Amino acid sequence: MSRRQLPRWVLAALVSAASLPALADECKPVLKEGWVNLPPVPEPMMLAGYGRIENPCKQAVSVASASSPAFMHVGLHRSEIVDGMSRMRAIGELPLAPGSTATLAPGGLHLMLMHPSAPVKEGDKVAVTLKLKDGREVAGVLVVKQAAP
Ligand SMILES: [Cu+2]
Repeated sequence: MSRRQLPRWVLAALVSAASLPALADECKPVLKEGWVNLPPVPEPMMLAGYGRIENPCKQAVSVASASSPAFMHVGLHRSEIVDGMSRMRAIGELPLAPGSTATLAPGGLHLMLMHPSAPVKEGDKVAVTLKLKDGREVAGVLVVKQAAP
């Protein structure tokens, strides 16, 4: 009898424990067609990021926060019309049902990019990281575009 052979149940436990993180990591939301609206003002301190966050997975996920090495702070915001005035507020999280897409667009959901570490120019590619509530991260890119006049 070999002592190096592990009982079958130990092996099964090891295999399933090892594959759990891999399975959880298998499917992630994706950020598509990300862009940053560059307003026609010199060196803006706040810019809005847009795009589509798709959740192709069978599990619901929630975006808890976002960050970018190019900005001091990135917030999840939603613009709304309140009493005829456009206001925006920070949202705590952005839930994504299985198979759903959140559209970030002018007048609605956006990533609020605050205090750029360097001036932002048209054509720049801004790296962003979406942090999910389950601890995983989604990397994305926002292309800087000049606002339409
Ligand atoms: Cu905002």
